Amino acid sequence: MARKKISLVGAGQIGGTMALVLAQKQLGDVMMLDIAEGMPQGKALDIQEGRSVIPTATNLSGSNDYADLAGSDVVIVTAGLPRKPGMSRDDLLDVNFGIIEKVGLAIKEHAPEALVIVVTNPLDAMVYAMQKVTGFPANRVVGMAGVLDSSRLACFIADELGVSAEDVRALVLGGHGDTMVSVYGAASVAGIPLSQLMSKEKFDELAARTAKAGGEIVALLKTGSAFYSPGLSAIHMAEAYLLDKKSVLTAAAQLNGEYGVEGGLYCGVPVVMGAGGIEKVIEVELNEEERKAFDVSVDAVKDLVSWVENKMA
Ligand code: A3D
Repeated sequence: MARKKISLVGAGQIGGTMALVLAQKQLGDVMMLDIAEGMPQGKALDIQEGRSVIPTATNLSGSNDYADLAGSDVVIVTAGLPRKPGMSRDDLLDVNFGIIEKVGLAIKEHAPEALVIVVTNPLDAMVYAMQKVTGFPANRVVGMAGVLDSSRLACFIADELGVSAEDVRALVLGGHGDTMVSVYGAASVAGIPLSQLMSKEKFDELAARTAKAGGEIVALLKTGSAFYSPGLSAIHMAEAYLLDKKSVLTAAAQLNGEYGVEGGLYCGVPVVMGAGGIEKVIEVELNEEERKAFDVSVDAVKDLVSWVENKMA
């Protein structure tokens, strides 16, 4: 069986992180693509030269030519601008939409069979645009945000309780913005419902921090946004696909009636991810408070998507 090919469009902070993680995991060969001349080639060569130390048999290459997407099994897109302090994700809409349009057309032409994972912000609108531009079936175009948001919440819960983050499960739904919804009833520690270990008030505090967690890192870094945990989260999704793991994870998926959302909007929901891409959307029961918050979050996504629709009309 030939090796899988994983292409990273955007070889910046997240792209570089993903390349290293992919080399360590040996999920397939890696092609890094960026408009910055020499940069993806340089990063690929740098990791390539460390392969004997890792050790890994992964081959890495860099390119500035979209034609090198040919033969990709997975394309992960981080091309675009990240936030600066004081910016919201939505401030990136105009400039990043232009980039996603260009990249989407290139993927359509050169990698028509690939699974596409979009990371570029504002996430829910960018993955929606990617599906429209490529025309790929929706199960093969997915957005990364929920894995990260849920992992951030799990981190805060673990730190608060003084337990290992690997034992914490958390679920964050909705759009990838300030309106994201953390679900108290879905959180657990080693199978123990979180409600037995933490009050709702404390959970709400951690949920509020989660909704602002990206901004917290932007403010600390001063240039650019989070990239290690976003890179790890995108690879978690690629791995579920490449190894047909049937992983249950939260992804920005196209909704056609699920959660009462119509019109092919993309929004963060739990899904089963395997060789068929998004194989199933799982509908979790939400209480009234969560349901209302989810609807508000969907409305925020709708606003961004109608901007995209107008631009594409
Ligand atoms: P950065 O380090 O700037 O890398 C982006 C790269 O994209 C740069 O190297 C650019 O040269 C490159 N690029 C720009 N246009 C093109 C193009 N047309 N084709 C190929 N490459 C191009 O940013 P980053 O890696 O830190 O972040 C990338 C994106 O991810 C930004 O939009 C962030 O806002 C977003 N992001 C999303 C999350 C989510 O959870 C959804 C988290 C963190 C960052």
